[in-house]
Amino acid sequence: MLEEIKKTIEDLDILSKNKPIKVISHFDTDGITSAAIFSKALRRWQKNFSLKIVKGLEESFIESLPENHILIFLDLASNSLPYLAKKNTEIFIFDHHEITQEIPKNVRIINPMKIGSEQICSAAICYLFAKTLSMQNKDLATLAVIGMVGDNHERNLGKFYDEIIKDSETTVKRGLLIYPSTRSLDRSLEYSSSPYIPGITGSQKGVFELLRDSGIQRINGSYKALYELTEEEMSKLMTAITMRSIGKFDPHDLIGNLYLIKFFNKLEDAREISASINACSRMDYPHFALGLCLGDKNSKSNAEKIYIEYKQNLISALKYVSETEKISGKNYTIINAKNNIKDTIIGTIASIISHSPTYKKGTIIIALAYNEDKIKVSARIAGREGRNVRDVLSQVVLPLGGEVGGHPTAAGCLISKEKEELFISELKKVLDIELIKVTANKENL
Ligand SMILES: [Mn+2]
Repeated sequence: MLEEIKKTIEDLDILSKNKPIKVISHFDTDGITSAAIFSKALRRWQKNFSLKIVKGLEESFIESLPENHILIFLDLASNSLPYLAKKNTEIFIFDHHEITQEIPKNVRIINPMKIGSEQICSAAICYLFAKTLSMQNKDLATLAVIGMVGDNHERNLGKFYDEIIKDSETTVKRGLLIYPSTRSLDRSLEYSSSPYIPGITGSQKGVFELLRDSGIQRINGSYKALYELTEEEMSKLMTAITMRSIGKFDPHDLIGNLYLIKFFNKLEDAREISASINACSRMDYPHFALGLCLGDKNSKSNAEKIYIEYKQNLISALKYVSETEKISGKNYTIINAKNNIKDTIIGTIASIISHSPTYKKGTIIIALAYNEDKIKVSARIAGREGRNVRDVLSQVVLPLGGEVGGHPTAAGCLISKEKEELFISELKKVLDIELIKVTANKENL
């Protein structure tokens, strides 16, 4: 991959003498950190460029892009190749998503999937590009660590990630995956929504009991941060959580590496920074997320406010879900939140509860929230295994008029508000029938 990056730098240098560059990046944490690394590297290289952050790539958007620019896509476009082939300009893609189409002549792709190299996120690819360009760019390694955590790549570290962690002087520590690990432990536990721990998340009483059972004391009125715990304290805390998880969830999911980074000259948890970038984008402020990554103080204070608002939204939504009446069948739960949960976070809420031990493996979670005259529907499967929820939704939605997007384990759609009752009753029918089918199949075996 490094050879390909070197060649790309040479070509880009020549091409950009006559043409400005337009960079287009994805709005999630990996995309935003990619954009930050790339734009800083281009600025130091003294290249003329502009940048745009997008939620996704639609054909009409690609059509609208100028052909008198070199186009560079970060963290997307690996599966938009037929549209890119129509553009009369040079295109570069730095991405890690699967390539399923033929690569057109005007497109160069730097993608570890293409060469079967170590799977790394886009921010890491952009960092390798930046570092190859100049060793001065080594200071951007921290952003690549944030991108890595944002894309949940932190469990399988290969040699590229090892190099990035070393360059960024990140401290890696084994422990409980609650973040931020750099703030007072009681607060981190109480506000932990990912992972969501029943009886602890949102419950001050539960938190104090857990800490008491773990033998962790207040010092001068406040608790230590998670990263400050001694090995013994960390292991006692993990045991106390394991005791509470018996028969409910796998505590191994809660144990892993903590990544402590230097950010704005302070020790921070990479997961926390990643989550705040994600929150800004989801609340429609990707420019503050980018500014935060570029070291802008004003963006940082705005991002902090947005992140707090986002977390408050999540916590009150989770509280609402736990208290509200749900429509439950043998293998499914339907939560109709109406106006009580924002449509922009209903998918996140469905994901969080699908990972919570409240629902047994294979339970289908379907959550609805109003979005003006429409309803946003999000479907998830608890425990990441079970039936194809995209198919379930499609069976109900296609006859009613609508399109379902997503994957077999996480899907969503928009329906019109007038069809609320009809949608729910049809959905129940499909879910109940599916259950009979599954049972019948098992008996046949
Ligand atoms: Mn990515």
